[in-house]
Amino acid sequence: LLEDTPVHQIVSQLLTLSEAVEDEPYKVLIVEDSKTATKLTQQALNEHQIVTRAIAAPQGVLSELAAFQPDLILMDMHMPGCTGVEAARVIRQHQQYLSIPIVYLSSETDVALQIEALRIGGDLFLTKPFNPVFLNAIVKSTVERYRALRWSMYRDSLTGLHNHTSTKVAIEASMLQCKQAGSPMSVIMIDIDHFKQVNDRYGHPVGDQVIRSLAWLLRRRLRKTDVVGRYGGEEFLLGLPGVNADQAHQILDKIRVDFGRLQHPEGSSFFHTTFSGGIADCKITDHIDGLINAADAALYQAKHAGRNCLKI
Ligand code: GH3
Ligand code: MG
Ligand code: MG
Ligand code: MG
Ligand code: MG
Repeated sequence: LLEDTPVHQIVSQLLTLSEAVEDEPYKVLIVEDSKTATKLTQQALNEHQIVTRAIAAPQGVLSELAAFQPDLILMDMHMPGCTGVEAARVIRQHQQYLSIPIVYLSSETDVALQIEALRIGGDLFLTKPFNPVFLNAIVKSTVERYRALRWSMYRDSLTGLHNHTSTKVAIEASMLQCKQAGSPMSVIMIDIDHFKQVNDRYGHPVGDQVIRSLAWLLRRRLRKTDVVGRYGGEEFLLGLPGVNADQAHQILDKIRVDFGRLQHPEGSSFFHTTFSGGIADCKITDHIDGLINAADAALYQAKHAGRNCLKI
């Protein structure tokens, strides 16, 4: 099938594939001490397929943010022990939560206090009782914009894959899960062979298309739970949870063969290109940088062995 597929037809599917990863229901964390208010808010949002989680005390907000990974926080002002404004201040002290939208939903009508709450790190101030239709519209448009922002922060614009930093973060998270579950995991570094020659012969834009075609093939062949990232120019870093080095070798070798068969269009003709890969097993170390080094060393062996192959 791949032998007959011109690359320019398949790369157009690339962005659609990577966008599907973000195509998850919106998640809202509700911080609210009143059970009645929580129930009303949850009803209003759940009706519109927005997933909610609620906590009654702001003290647990950081661990809840880490566990639930919400797209937006609905924050009450007055709660026992700690106010919503104090909770917002703590949230904003953490780099990874600098841009998460915080929408106050409170009965507080004092405009000076409302403004103070916004100054501390809130994005919007809504007063109770709220109009459910209006609340939904606010939540949806705010989350949509936040997701678009996140996308551009964490994704590589050429391929739609994780960018350098996001790749490492995603692999680290996956490693932690595998460690807790006692399951294996592999990290793989891939590098296109003689890519300089591709650029020199056919030009940079054609080289870009080759990079996109490999991104497409990797995303297409690997599972949704596998991390696929563009680590650098023509280098990709993969994290395969639940897969040991030998299994990763089998999986990647099929992809390697298929990549070599892709017909990259150039004028009225086409050319072929290959990649090499290095595989590291997570059991050798649980530090991401150590694993990347091991995968890199194995990649060096693959290049040394003549390229278009994989080494563990
Ligand atoms: P090797 O088989 O040893 O990997 O040879 P190579 O030529 O692929 O190795 P090298 O790392 O020396 O060259 C990589 C080239 O990739 C150099 C750089 O110009 C090119 N490159 C890096 N990023 C991009 C990009 O985004 N687009 C294009 N078209 N080329 C890129
Ligand atoms: Mg309250
Ligand atoms: Mg390289
Ligand atoms: Mg290369
Ligand atoms: Mg090189």
